Amino acid sequence: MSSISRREMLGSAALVGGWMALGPGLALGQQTVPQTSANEDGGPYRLPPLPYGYADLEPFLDVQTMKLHHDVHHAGYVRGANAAVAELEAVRHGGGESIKRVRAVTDQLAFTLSGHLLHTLFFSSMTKDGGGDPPSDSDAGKMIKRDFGSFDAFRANLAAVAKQVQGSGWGVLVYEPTAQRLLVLQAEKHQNLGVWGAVPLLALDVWEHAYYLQYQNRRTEFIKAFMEVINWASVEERLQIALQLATLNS
Ligand code: MN3
Repeated sequence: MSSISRREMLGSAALVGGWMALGPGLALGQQTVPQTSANEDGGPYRLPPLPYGYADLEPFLDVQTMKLHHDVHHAGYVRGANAAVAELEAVRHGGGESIKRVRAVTDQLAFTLSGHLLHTLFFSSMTKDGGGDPPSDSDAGKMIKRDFGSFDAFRANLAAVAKQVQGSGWGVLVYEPTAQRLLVLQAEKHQNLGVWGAVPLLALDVWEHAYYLQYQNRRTEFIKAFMEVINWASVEERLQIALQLATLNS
């Protein structure tokens, strides 16, 4: 099913609403880009290699955009999360007034760690020769039809959410286990991503760094290009894990 066990998945999902279950351990496909040194600081988080080559998403996403996005922006979130974890440790053990900084440092951890996990999801949400519709006999295909009406209606929902994000943010397809349905959420401030317990299945990054080099201010064109590289196999794998989560209804 996946490279992580169900026990690990349920344990970590209980802690962080499913985010960790879908983290770096689930990197899919052939890892053609070498591991970078973003975790030289010894922290718990590492930059997962791209699960494909820098040029594999051409012409929809060009090499320069992919390199900047993965090697600079995603790596920055990883370094930031490791720094925040180290800082939290220092704050906890600092004595005296030190603990007063815990709010600011926890904020920093939420921002950088959510950024790291969403970028991991974003890069594995795409693949060479992706896009189109999910197989109609897959659970992702069946549930998208049931919950959105059609594949076109799903794409229209995701595109509208991503286009309407004010400034930086994300469009995210999630499995919401209480009603056992799929939803598309908008995450403008990703450190505040709501709907606790929702399990992210696919992420569309609409921060300007995701597309500006290639598409400038034409976010709509970038969103259209993203639809051509969606990795439906990855969505299906994440959905299969999500479907096994215990729910409040059961
Ligand atoms: Mn980004």
